[in-house]
Amino acid sequence: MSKVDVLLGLQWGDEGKGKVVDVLTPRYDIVARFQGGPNAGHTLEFEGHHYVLRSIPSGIFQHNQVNVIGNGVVLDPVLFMDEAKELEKSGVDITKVLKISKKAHLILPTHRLLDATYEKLKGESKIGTTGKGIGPTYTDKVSRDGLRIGDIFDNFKSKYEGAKARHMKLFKAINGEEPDVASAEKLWFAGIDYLKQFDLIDSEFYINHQLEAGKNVLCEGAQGSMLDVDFGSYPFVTSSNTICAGACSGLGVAPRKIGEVYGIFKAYCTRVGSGPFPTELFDETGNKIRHIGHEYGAVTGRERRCGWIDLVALRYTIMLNGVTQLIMMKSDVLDGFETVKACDAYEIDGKVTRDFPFSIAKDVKPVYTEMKGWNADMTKMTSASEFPQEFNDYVKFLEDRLGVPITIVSVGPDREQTIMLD
Ligand code: 2SA
Ligand code: MG
Repeated sequence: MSKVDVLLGLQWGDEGKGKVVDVLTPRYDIVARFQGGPNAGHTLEFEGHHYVLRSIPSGIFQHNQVNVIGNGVVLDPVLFMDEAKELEKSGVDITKVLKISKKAHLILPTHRLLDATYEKLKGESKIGTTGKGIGPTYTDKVSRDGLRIGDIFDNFKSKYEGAKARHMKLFKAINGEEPDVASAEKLWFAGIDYLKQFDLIDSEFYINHQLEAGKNVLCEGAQGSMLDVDFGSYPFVTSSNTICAGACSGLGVAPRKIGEVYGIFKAYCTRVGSGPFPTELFDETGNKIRHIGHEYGAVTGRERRCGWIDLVALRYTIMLNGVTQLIMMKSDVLDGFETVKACDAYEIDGKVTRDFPFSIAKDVKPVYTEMKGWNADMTKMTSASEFPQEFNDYVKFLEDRLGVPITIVSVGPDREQTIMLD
């Protein structure tokens, strides 16, 4: 029996998971998503093309591989249809290589509107969501009001009307009126019809049977561990478990069937939306990282907040996930810096801590270690033997402070710009 490997982002999302999955997938037979939905935007670049995947696993461009959307995912049929049709255009035989869990929950048109309404209600303290209806859909799941993909074959219209009526009562209470969803609804049902041609399965059985047959499965996380609903910077988090445990509940894989856990992080740190971010830079250095790193959201186009790497947060998420290998992305973005900094501790109320505290909401002062930058163009490098000494020192420092080896370093967006260390 084989085990599943899990690949996750260790920061606030956008670590470059899409690229890594795409590089690692040749080793796997199956790639599965286990949480999140179209709030994810996994960017892949190869052969001069640029793709953004939202709900579909990043293994989709490999041939002969099966991709699975697990029960822990929330799916918007309209965005899914757009995404799938785009892939069809680029030659992917999508209905052959994708299977979808019947237990995945559906994002309704009214969920998206509720997302916007709740954000408005929060005013100044809004989460800064992606506006894709993620929170309201997971809320309905947990409050046992959700619609699942497996429901579309049985009395679906009336189930839909029930959910919609319930949402309309909320709009009425909050806004004093009901929104007009007629045209959104029409598109949505077209999306539902489109879904019917896919292999809609009990993915927990599928995955477990494949493991018994010795197949290799990679679980692809979305967002990042610092956005986990339990352990992230609550309430500024997403509504799913983005940590490794989410792969168990989001696919029906038992904990003892977890194998390697790949933790992806950037050589620096970013965050989109609201919420605390101790190492955020508000100066020229922050702007420079954003500019060189093209740090703008793949889904919403929002400017990402940028800062130095946060080892306190990374140690925390490495622990939560049981990370066995680290993968460092976007190392080349720091190419042109005289010095680079890493936050190894926080100072809170005059006390220094290396452990992640209950709250980082206010008065967290990062304690930095400053190192000499490498001032070299890493984007052309093809092997670790070419790395400048200063870069090796940075890697060594991180490994030492994080306690887990860095096995892959990315030096640019292309598949080719990926260097294995040993
Ligand atoms: P939501 O829409 O309810 O999930 O938003 C809640 C908070 O979670 C943040 N969020 C994200 N932050 C960074 N990246 C996200 N997706 C990536 C992308 C894809 C990825 O956009 O490129 O790396 O998986 C993402 N999704 C949600 C959001 O900003 C709110 O702070
Ligand atoms: Mg992204």
